[in-house]
Amino acid sequence: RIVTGPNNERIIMSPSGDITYPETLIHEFVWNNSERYPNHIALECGINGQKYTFAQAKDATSYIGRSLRNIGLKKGDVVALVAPNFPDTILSFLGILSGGFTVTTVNPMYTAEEMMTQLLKANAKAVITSTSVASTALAAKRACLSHETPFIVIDDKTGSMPEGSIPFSDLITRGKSLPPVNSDTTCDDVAILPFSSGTTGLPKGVMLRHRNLVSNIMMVQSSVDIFQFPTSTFQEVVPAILPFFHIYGMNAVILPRLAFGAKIITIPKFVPEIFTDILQKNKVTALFCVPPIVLFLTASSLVKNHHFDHVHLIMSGAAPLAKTDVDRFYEKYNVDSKICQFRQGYGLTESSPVNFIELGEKYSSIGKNIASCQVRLVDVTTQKDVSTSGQTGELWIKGPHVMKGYLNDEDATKNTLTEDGWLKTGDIAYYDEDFDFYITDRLKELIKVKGFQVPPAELEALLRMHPDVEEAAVIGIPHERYGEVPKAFVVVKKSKNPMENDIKNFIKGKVSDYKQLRGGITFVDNIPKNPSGKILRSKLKQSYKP
Ligand code: 4UV
Repeated sequence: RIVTGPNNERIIMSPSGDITYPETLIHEFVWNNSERYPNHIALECGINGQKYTFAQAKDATSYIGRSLRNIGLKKGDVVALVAPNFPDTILSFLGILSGGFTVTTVNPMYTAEEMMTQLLKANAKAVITSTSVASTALAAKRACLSHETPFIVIDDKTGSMPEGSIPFSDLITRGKSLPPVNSDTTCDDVAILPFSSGTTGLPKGVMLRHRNLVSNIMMVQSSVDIFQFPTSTFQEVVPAILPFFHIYGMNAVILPRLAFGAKIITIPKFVPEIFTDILQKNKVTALFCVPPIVLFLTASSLVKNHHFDHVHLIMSGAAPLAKTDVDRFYEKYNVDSKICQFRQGYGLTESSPVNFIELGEKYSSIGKNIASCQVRLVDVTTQKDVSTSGQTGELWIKGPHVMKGYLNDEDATKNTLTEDGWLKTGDIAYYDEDFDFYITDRLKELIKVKGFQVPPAELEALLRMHPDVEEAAVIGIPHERYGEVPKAFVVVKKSKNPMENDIKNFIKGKVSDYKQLRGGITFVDNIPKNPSGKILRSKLKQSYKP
């Protein structure tokens, strides 16, 4: 399992070996097998029932690409996709790629200011959104992009189509009569630009190539027996509750599941009654969760035993899963843990995303590295690889799934990717005697609220804009339901005396709901810093007593 590298690195290889993967673009890979089941449902809206078969979805993807070319976009242009989970959101994504463009997925819960930052950083040349969030997306577009920038709107049956926008459905109907796109895109071209703050600072565009996305799906497929092609009597049914804009929902759930013939039931927003109604009405076979949803499954009286009758897999990821929650699940429901299996995955945007999946019953572990995922654990102070089980170090990752780098940010890229291709995750881990890994801490600044990224630097910059604030530092503190929530430490200007609520309200309209300072604000005399001015967050964390 352990190979010594050219510089004496201790490289932990995957027990699943190495993979080969096809030289296929991700949007083609998704439909590769669809001719075997063209009339099965691929996408169904959990709210309004809109459906596409595999054949319809595949054709629509191609028509959307043609139409986007036809409205003047050029190869390599970036298109921003700002929409909750709907069938048309996924078709838009695949259509953008089939036109030879790059897609940046934007959190539809964002405020106009947050959207604007991403549109600008990604240099978006068009926006695709849906009626429920169109007014916010339009405000963002108007504030930073030219008047002519195409603004395309999916009719999600909630809200109206802003004047001057292009109806998404036109892309499909008009594209039919347009010539196919010959995009000469290669697997080394950047397919997507999801945003992540990485180990420090503000969100950055993560450049993921077609190769990264396809290889990661195959790495999971070769390591874990969790994909099942449809047969005459079986089709995987997956409610897509995790948002598509985030890499977990995108390349660990929706795209791979479609590639293996599943029916995806899209859910735009987590509403307990809607979610359980979908469990009630469909023979759901696999559930992909973040820990707060696992908690919901164990705690809500809306969830019934028979909802799990056909479920063979419950996956949790994006934040630490508590073993007690899994134990509670099996105590509450009369299901066989060998048939309805809990799995924990560990991934990050920068690695397309999956690196580890737990396959046994060590529920607090992230398990073993998947095929072709090489791992090192590097001692944070000595920068030497740790030598035994039980010792902690920073988790480093290498493989075909690792990003090209951060868009227009050489410094951040250099600090995250070594010259020989190791991705420094910013997570602290150790492994046990079986080479099962455990995440113990986060070295990086990132806060994870319900599995979503909250970069402290973003909140600190906003806090410093408050007229009474001299300095500010933000950390994550534990929260029973959300995992973590942001908490601020603030130094106020001399003779100023703002109230906690003044500052909270100042932040309120500027960032999305999940980034709000739910951990409160503590006023302090100074912020601990190292000699070069870097905030000593670990000191603040130690000083915080729940
Ligand atoms: O960049 P990101 O927002 O990415 C994610 C991806 C989560 C995935 C992906 C595929 C899976 O199969 C799956 O189960 C989960 O969240 O945030 C990356 C950071 O989130 C923390 C860790 O700090 C990463 O660097 N994180 C992700 N998964 C876990 C986790 C986990 N299982 N346990 C603890 N922390």
